[in-house]
Amino acid sequence: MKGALIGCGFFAENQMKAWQSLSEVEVVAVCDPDPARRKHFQTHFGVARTFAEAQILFKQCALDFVDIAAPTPAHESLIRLAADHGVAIICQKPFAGSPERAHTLIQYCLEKGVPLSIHENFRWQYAVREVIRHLRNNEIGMPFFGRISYRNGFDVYKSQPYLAQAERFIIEDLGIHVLDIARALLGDVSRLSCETNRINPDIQGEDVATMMLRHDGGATSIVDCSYATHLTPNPFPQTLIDIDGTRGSLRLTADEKIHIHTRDGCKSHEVIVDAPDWSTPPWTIIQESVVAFQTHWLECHHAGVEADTSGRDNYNTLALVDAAYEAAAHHTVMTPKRWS
Ligand code: NAD
Ligand code: 89V
Repeated sequence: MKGALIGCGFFAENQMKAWQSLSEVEVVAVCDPDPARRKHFQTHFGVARTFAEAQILFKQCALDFVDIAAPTPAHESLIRLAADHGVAIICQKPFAGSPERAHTLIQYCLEKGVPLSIHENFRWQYAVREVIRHLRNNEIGMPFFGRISYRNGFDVYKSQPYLAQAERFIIEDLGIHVLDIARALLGDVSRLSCETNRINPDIQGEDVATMMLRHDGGATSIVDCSYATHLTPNPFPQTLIDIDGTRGSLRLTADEKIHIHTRDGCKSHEVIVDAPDWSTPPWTIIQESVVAFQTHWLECHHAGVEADTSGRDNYNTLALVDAAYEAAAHHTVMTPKRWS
């Protein structure tokens, strides 16, 4: 498989290293307007060709897929360009600025016959995959309540300075991940409410969000996220999960354990990842999920089926982000848009 990586920034390094760990893939080209970033990827990863403009990349390279890790505002135009060239697309989150524009993009790719997948990796974290496995094994009965909680005081602005300037911050950047976990665990969402706060005076957007969801099957959940929470040890980037079911309860705790409580007592096991040799703590669980997601994408590509986080699936996650901002702005309960 020959691919190209568009965007050679902070997170793209993880995607590049993950592709290099998958023997059947060769990243034959990278694209980035910053010459220093192009040079870094060429020198550090041995990428044969580098381009400043994606239009030239597509004209000069025969690709099986493109992996878009450019800044969010560039995603939509790059998706269209890849679709115009008939190249399978993976795009980082969020893939579009609104559900309306996401819907148009998905339709565009469908009309071009080009598969669109979204690099949404939190549901691919090892601990989250284990929670999904326990639920699919029906070990606690029918889930009726969930709490998906991401709370820490990590300095995200150091590696991603643009986050401090974002008018829409924690829900769009991080909430999108934990809302996707909520969908993966409890299903799609029929009603959502949300309240936000800005605690850090040095940023533009919200760094705390609390959301309440009603899922189609009747379960309710609390999805909460904060970059203003000081804990020791710092749990970044863990998502802690509580699920209550009709025959038991599941807890994913900060000591990297899953506990299954039933009438027969409590069984616990560790969920410590097998870290990639290139991982850099504290990012390890995210970096491992990048390999897991990209492996999943390859399997789906060969099988000719959509990835779990296809454009159409991720539309419903993106719609929750949109609904959360509307709910917070108007202090009302929203009915999120749904892909149809
Ligand atoms: P970054 O600013 O560090 O890197 C972006 C790179 O893209 C820069 O090198 C920039 O020069 C380049 N670029 C800008 N416009 C471009 C264009 N039109 N074509 C090609 N390259 C272009 O950003 P980042 O933190 O690496 O984030 C990139 C994307 O990854 C964002 O969508 C972000 O939300 C996402 N992200 C995802 C995760 C995750 O999957 N868990 C984590 C961090 C960031
Ligand atoms: O995963 C992400 O999208 C990152 C972070 C975990 C820091 O929010 O931006």
